[in-house]
Amino acid sequence: VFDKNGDGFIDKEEFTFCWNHWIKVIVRPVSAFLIVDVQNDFISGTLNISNCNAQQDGSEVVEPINRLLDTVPFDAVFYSLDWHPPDHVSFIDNVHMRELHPSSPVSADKAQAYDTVVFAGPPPMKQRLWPRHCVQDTWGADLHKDLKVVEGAVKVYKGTNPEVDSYSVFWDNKKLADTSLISQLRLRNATDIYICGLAYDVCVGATIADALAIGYRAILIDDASRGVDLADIESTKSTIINNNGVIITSQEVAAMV
Ligand code: VGL
Ligand code: ZN
Repeated sequence: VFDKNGDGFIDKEEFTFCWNHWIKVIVRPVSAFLIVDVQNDFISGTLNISNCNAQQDGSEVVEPINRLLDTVPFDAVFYSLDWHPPDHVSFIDNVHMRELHPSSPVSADKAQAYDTVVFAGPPPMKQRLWPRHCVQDTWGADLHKDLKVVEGAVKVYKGTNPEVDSYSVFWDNKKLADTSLISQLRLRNATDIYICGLAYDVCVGATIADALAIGYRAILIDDASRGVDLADIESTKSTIINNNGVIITSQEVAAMV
């Protein structure tokens, strides 16, 4: 594998390639810890996930996350925040602001929170509707009060464009714009991304899918994540495994150091 030109020798250029692409990422991994959307609205506010089908308590992620922050020397720490303007396309009470496409399974008058509609576009855009949540500069958008915010950490804001939702912390759902996450990771030469938070089957799932597609080693911390829908959490896990991601517990992460 390392003898790229097949002459039987590893020359300097081949060694450099081998070092940069194979050896360095193994012997000198650079870790990033990404804490996704641990915000009031998902825990005890308008989009309290404990009212959703999985009935999970979002506050339970705080303790394992704080413990990891105290014990694991991550090279970088990121906090993402769902950060919507008041006229955001995902809010059920804004559904009348925009035209729906004829193919929409539900009309604007009948639509309820958690339904999926199709906006007219162009191009037509599928959108799941949520209760109004994480409005910029409101209590609901604040990080949970007990979540430890470490010095030097970077906050990444997403869902700021009123016309498009953003589940992944990398890109909005239409890939129109990126957040600063990818450039921040590149700046630090990150190789491994540890991901956890809320919601397992929505923003956490979309973020780890993008991380794996980019080529990062991505690790989901299962007990530091909570979700909306049990079946969706299970399919999120299969997708991660099928794409060579890793799912481990916070204890297993702590045991690595
Ligand atoms: C999220 C629903 C709507 C999340 C954000 O952070 O998982 N879920 N907006
Ligand atoms: Zn949102």
